[in-house]
Amino acid sequence: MKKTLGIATAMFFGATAASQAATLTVVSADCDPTEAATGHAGSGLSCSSDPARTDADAVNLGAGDGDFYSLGLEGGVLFQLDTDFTGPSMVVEVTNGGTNHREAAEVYGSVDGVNFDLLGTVTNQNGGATVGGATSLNFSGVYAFLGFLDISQSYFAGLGGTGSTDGFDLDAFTVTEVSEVPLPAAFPLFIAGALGLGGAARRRRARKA
Ligand SMILES: [Ca+2]
Ligand SMILES: [Ca+2]
Ligand SMILES: [Ca+2]
Repeated sequence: MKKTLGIATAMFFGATAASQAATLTVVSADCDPTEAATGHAGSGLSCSSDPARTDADAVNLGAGDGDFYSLGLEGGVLFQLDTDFTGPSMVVEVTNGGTNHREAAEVYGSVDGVNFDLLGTVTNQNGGATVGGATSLNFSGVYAFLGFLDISQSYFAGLGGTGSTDGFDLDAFTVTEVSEVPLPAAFPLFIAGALGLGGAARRRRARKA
């Protein structure tokens, strides 16, 4: 109900939910010492020693900007969006050249930040030089949280090890926002229904009194 009322307010002011850019909040990040985390450098995740790579705020919605967050080997990061979203999604990874920096991550969606659905796996294409390389993910569920879990070591185990020292490097991602703007006809019906309920309650109270 709260969301419906918010949309109604937006409609009165001539705006729509879709026109407002979503914002991203870091919920937890294993290798970012300023965020809630389950581990950090020295805990076995092989987090980067470069401070520029351990700031999860470097991850942005939209196109990659070159600033990125390294997940750490088997490290994870979880974001919350202020809008519901679905696929398709694009995940932008950074690999600064070289052919032996094989990295991969699983991507998870969640409605409540507790239960997760595996949406797919993204890689930097077997270590090719993919600065700003983007991988597309298609999924149909509707979520509010997006999580990334580094699986570089296990994913590339058959290739003689990962070659990565600090895990998947996440620059940016996009999602497809779910429009919550109701059909125009539904809005008057909602208002009429609310007024009708209020009237009934008043009548009940009047009879009791
Ligand atoms: Ca990389
Ligand atoms: Ca890396
Ligand atoms: Ca970025």
